Amino acid sequence: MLLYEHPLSSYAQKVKIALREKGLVFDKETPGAIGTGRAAGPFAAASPRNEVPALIDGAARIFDSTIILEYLEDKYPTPHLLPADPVMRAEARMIEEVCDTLYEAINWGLSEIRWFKRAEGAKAEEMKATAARQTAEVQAWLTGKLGTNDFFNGDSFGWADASVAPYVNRSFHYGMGTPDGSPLARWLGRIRERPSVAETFKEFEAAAGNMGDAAERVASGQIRREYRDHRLEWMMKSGGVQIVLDGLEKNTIRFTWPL
Ligand SMILES: N[C@@H](CCC(=O)N[C@@H](CS)C(=O)NCC(=O)O)C(=O)O
Repeated sequence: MLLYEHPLSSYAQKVKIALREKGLVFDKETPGAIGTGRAAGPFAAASPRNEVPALIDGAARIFDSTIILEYLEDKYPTPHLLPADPVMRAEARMIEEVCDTLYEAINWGLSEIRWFKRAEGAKAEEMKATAARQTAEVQAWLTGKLGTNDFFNGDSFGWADASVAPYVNRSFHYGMGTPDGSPLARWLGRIRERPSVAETFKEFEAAAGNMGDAAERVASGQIRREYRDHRLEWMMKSGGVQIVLDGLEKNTIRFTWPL
């Protein structure tokens, strides 16, 4: 199996945790053209929006982290990552949906500011404060979902935990975690003990430490950031309308296929 991925991508992290939980051996590759929207070859053929993750398994070519998780669960059912109970299965999928769309967009917005320097000074502070308030709201929602359980999946680690892990971990990395001893902080401590999660987070930390030249890569035209779906909405609703307009004028942002 080959996984096209990027260690900073929360979607790719979710898939790597699932693959590792299932004990599946896989090669991983970060496509050279990631971030340009101009990929070619097998990666582009596997992923029409040139997004990671994409999984190659024999003749199968699968894009989208949720679809990859569904595929892994169908093809390699042991150990199961989805709970058995239909209501709990729906819960796991709803938690994943909120994380992949709403939570991800906030984290992405923060990376546009912190790493890609889309806003600086007072504007950056204002947008970070908005992101902090939104993050706290999503974390409160997740805390309610966790309730008194050890795991989002119920009694044991599973699909919902793999889906929450990259997002909450990234908030803590950005200094927007919940307090020590809070249910979410204790859950994060619990899942970090799992080899699947520990290895995936280690890869994230290593890549995050290499983002020093991110703003230059955008300014020089080496990469053009993909402003899509919930991410674009986050920018528009969180004080970044001018960032979008400037990005279009300078050609440092792009939309997705089909154009
Ligand atoms: N819905 C997709 C979203 C994947 C996605 O947005 N991936 C980003 C990285 S986090 C990407 O590859 N973007 C392409 C680019 O920036 O060029 C999934 O769940 O896999």
